[in-house]
Amino acid sequence: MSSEHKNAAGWRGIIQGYREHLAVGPETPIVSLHEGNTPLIRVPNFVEAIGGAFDLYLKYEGLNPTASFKDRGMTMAVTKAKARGVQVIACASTGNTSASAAAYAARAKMKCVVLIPEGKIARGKLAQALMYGATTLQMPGNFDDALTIVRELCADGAVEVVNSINPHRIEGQKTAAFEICDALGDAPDMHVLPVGNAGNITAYWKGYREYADAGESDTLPRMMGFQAAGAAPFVEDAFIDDPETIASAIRIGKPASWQPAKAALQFSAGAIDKVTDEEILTAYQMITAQEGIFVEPASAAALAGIIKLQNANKITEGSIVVATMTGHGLKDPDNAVEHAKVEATTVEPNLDAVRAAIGL
Ligand code: AN7
Repeated sequence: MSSEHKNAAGWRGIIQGYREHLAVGPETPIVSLHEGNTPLIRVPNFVEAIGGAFDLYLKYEGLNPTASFKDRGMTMAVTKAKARGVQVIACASTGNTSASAAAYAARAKMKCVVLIPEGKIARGKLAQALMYGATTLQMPGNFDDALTIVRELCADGAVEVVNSINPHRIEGQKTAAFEICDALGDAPDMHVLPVGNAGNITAYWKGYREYADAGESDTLPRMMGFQAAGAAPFVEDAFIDDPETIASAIRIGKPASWQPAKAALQFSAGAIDKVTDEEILTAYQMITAQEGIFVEPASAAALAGIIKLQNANKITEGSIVVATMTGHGLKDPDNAVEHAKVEATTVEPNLDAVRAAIGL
């Protein structure tokens, strides 16, 4: 079965790829952009640079159709909404959910309404929502305020909420854990993720558990989540009114998946810790320059977490660690240009000037 899943040429998305693990029938009208089947890339340069003695693999979810992991959950949520005859979907978003919802709604010929915190979502994500044609409403405040309104808007069921409080989102996202087990032959020892609403950490844990129950894998990983220090309600063990971080994707103070995430941590002997914006930016620069893998700042929070664990000697020698790179670096060009270690140099348009500039 797994060789069939790895065949990129024939890959038709996570529902077709893992339909026996998802609640879809032969008649279900599947809405897909061929999401999933993302690469799992070993990153030895990064591990060496941080003085580690373990194997680290990145699940590069930035290579999904709208360039984030949200597409796995969105194909399920929109498919289920379509099957139910829903015509309008809605979400609150720090950017990636709105980009994904807008794309899948376009594909499904549905209307999509997105509520975003004004001026607080990365430019690429705003461009996506607009280009895919979503009704894009920006408001003062933060993600949590927007989600409160979306919950009310969707309460009577006429408009379908596609935030991760929609259980189909979690179902779709769990397939990333299946792909990792298929690629490695078993679950890793530890899985590290950035945490905002905690939907994804919940989904991975569900996926690892279900794959083990189905006999497709033998072990379960420790789940480790990392929040930005200015938006770390799990670490504080209390909701936060004014979350703040450069990693705008995880600028969330009232996580929607509070209880299930706590259960995942408890059962996997895992934990959620925090990393500062400075640590996030360091990891952001390192992974791009040292491995050629460009991720957005929120994804770099997972790598900053790995550096923190390594510095505290908390990663067992020889162990296998997977970290999810949740979104592509191109999502957030403003942060990239501002924080790149290299600046563009302007030169005269002739060979001598170029030779001089590169020291030849
Ligand atoms: C790149 O788009 O919440 O812990 O509204 O975009 O499952 O919330 C995005 C979250 C990590 C956190 N990395 O995942 C949204 C939104 C990236 C993200 C997260 C998000 P969860």
